[in-house]
Amino acid sequence: MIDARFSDTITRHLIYALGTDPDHATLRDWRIALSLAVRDRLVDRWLAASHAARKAGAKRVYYLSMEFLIGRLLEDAIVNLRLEDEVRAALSALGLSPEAVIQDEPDAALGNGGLGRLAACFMESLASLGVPAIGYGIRYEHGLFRQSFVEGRQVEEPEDWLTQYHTWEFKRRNVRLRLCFGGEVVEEAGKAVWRGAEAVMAQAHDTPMIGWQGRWANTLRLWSAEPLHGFDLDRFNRGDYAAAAEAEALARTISRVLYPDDTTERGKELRLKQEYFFTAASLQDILHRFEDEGGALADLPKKAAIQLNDTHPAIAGPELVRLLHDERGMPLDQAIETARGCLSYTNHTLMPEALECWSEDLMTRLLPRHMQLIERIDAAHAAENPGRKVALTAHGEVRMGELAFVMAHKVNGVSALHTDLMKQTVFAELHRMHPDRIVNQTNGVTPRRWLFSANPRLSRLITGAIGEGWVCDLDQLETLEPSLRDPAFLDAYATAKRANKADLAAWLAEAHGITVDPEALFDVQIKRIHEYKRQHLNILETIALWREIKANPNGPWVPRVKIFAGKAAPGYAFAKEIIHLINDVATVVNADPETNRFLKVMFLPNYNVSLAERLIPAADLSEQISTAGKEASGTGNMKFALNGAPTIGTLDGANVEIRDRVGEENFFLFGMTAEETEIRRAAPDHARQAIAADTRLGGALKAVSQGVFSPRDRHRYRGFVGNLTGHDYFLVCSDFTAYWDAQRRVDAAFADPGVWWPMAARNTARTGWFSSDRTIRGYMADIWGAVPIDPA
Ligand code: T68
Repeated sequence: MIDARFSDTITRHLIYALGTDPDHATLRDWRIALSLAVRDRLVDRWLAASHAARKAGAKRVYYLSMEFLIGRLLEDAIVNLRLEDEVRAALSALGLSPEAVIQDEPDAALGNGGLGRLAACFMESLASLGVPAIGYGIRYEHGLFRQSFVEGRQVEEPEDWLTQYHTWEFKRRNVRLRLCFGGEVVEEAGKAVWRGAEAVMAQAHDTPMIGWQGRWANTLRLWSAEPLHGFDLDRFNRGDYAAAAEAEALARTISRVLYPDDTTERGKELRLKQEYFFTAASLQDILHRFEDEGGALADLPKKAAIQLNDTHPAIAGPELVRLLHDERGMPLDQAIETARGCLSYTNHTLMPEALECWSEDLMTRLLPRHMQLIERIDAAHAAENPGRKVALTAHGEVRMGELAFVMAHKVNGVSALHTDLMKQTVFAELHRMHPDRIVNQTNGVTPRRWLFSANPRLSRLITGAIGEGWVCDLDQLETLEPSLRDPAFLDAYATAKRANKADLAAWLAEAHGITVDPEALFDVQIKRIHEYKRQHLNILETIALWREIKANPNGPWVPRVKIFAGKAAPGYAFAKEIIHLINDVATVVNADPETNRFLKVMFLPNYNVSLAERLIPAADLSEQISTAGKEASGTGNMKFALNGAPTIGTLDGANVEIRDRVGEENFFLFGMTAEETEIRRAAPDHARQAIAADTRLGGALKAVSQGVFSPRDRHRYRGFVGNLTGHDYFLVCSDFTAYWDAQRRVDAAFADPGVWWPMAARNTARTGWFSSDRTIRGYMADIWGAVPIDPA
């Protein structure tokens, strides 16, 4: 039912909450007023859900994650509360554009990439399924940096989402927990007592996470660090103004900024402090809730499933043991068992440089009691598994993966291939000791955000064909199968995709001054920039294609737009060079009148969740071209397939499962398998051989090294090309020819609409399994032992 007065409610918020006169209100003021009006609609449901969970004595899921890449919240809330029509009508009555208002909201960028976005999809699915859950993380003052380009080079600027009124969070002034660092462990009455030297307060901020149709809502609780005591008046009165504010600044540093590295381990003290800070605060909070609701401590595993998102919260093992044993007197062995009964751990990478290790010295200095407990846990584990010692510490370092594994009752990988490789490689020995511990939970994405809301045209078409049930039961997309043989449906499918592409083309022209032909093939690679993800393979193929077109400008070329976006870690020089090269290539290629009709290249700045929502529905081709064995799963690959962009990809991560489901004829496979890459890498001079065997690759590399794309700095890419020819760990050269050939198969398919659109539509119809609802059900059944509760 449309509430005609919703516009009045918005206006009231504008006047009475913001103190703003409607005649002078900015777009931002209206957006905030609208957010408050929408928020009013969800708070009751949120409180009711939390009441129902308490009343039912339900087991809760606690998702501990350093990152939650939630993006914009207003549109999510509007869609999940089904307020689309009401909001549209109200905004129109106020003379505002709904799109403009929604797009005014800054992204909450509290994450680097896939790992953080997965956490956000999981929160949405948990709420949509009605599973009582709390996400715990850090309320970073500065999320992931803003990226811009200066002469093609990445420049980072701080992100400051909190400078605007953040309407979605509620600061819980009554939830402030004290945490310690450093100090020493003393013995008192035969018991170990940790006397910390430094203390900070963890302040809770709650954001409601509303599920589909508003039937259930959970909480995302983010901690900010605050000083124990506000401000040192004594020092201030003595005129020492800087010192008076020092304690405050020090404490606040902990939640100041998100570490922008997604794949390298930083080993920095502040990072360890962040990890302990949010983990310890969350565990205290969990125990308080449990104790509040009554129950014997040994029953904690019946009430709390605590999921560790990667090793970042792995200190939860020893911390929970400390809380149970040191602080509540549970015998050590029982404390370890109880903690293990609650904890489970998700691994997201096998790359050695990303596996966290902390020096024992640093650990001992910052968390002396935890270091002792880690040794006790290690000893107990060794005693239970005689002759098969896996050390939690090695070479003066604590290995967080092993610690998380040993303290978890279940450990999961994020795709079938990744889970197999986990068993064979990093956790081989532990897997032999605990053969039932590792399980697979292939990632998923929330269909509400990534199809229903991001792609309204396709959604309407699907709903028209099979009803709206698919939104909360994505397997129903399978029932589109008969429509795939219906020319009218396929026409409508193509029309929807074409309209999305036209929208994107218009936006590219307006926002970035680039004109592209909306009928061209939109070939999209958007993700963090990393050598293993091989954006350089894509740009080398682009260069080779450009050269071929120039050599034969009247050939039957299929027009393409190559779209890239993604951030490089600020300290990752090679990744930044890849960005620079792509931008340089774009400058030369886009200005070439000979090839202009057929090829455009662009690197869009500041990739984030909102940009992904804009690009994915308009994409024709999904680039998932990592070196096999390196991408744990990928989730972008699922979003593209659902939105009808077939994949060009390797047998890596969840690509394998996507291909199994869409069918090999609807997936452009190329490249070596994980096994083959190992063999190839061992071959001496593999890159040079590959270059010698493919003149297109040789020509492209030569053009780069001769400065064709950097005419004013001809040697700019000498090092880059040297790395590829001499080293090429990620086998860009060795996979080039297969990639080129796969791209030509793409051209041929795209050139025939009778081939292409059925293929695109089959991707949509056959990827319902990649809903994060399915993933969450898997975690519930295999790991958490939690069940949804019916709020009624
Ligand atoms: C990603 N990992 C995987 N890590 O690379 C991707 N790392 O294959 C997978 O789909 C996704 O996780 C979800 O499972 C990451 O995104 C990080 O962002 C990260 C952040 C800090 C430290 C290490």
